Amino acid sequence: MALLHKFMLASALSMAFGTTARTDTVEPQHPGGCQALPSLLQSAGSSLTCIAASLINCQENGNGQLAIAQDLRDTMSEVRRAILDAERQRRRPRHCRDLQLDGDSASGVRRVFPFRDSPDAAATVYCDQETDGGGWTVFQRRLKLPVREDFYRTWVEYELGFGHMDGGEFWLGLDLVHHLTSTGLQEMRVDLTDYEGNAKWAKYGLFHLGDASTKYRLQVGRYNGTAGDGFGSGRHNGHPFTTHDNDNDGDGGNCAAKYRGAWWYDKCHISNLNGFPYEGEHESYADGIEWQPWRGYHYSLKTTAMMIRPAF
Ligand SMILES: [Ca+2]
Repeated sequence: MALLHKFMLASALSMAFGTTARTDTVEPQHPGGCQALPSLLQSAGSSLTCIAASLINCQENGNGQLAIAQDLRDTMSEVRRAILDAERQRRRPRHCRDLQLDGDSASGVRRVFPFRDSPDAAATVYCDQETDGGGWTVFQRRLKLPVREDFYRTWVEYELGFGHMDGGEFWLGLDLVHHLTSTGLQEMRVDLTDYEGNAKWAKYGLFHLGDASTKYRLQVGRYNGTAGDGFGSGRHNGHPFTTHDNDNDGDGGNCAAKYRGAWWYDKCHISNLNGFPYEGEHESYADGIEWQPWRGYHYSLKTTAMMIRPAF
């Protein structure tokens, strides 16, 4: 609205005095000059105070046109600055959904600018522009590769992220996910496959991670999907993150150490997607890549992906 107003004001002044932003001395093309100014300013949406100030300038400066030309120059500079700012912001996608809306429809590794307080700071993410309409920023992926990524990692590693985004297994990092989920209300999708060729998914209409001071506390809810609710029954919602070297769970021991993972454990879990990569059935209890509502506590899944995008 402010930008539109500036355009209208510049246009009104230009009509009144036949000036441009670069004119230092001007010849009036409309004999009305100052007399025509109030109605033109009013039609441009200017306030009465603004109109009065313009008239005073007009009268105090003799024919008033030098002052009006200066005003016009300032206005045009402001408009130009606003346009440049808007263009610069437009070129700075906050996440994969922004990239998609800007016409980048291919999946892959991209640069985004998700930090509210540091708009020039970039982060590298993997975008999924194919699944379920695309626009997803992927923050976790497990794959059955010949060499598996180690997910039994420390707090600092989970905070900063690890692995290989371009075709490998990875964890994006709690700090970055916190910032991404702070750009607006996010939804989260989990995609899972087993070793028998089955695929299931779970989607949550609400997903947010708190900052480091909350130990990246999880807010998750509004489940929908085919895999069952692996965050449900209050088992993970509202809980901080725990690694084997930073115990924030509700258990007497350390759930990350017990179940060879890192998660928003309660005491302890109904999902453990950062667990040890057994291949399918395993005898040990709940320490694999588990999604209990689908395959229980003795089955480690083949692939997983966790990703977020704006809910609206
Ligand atoms: Ca504990």
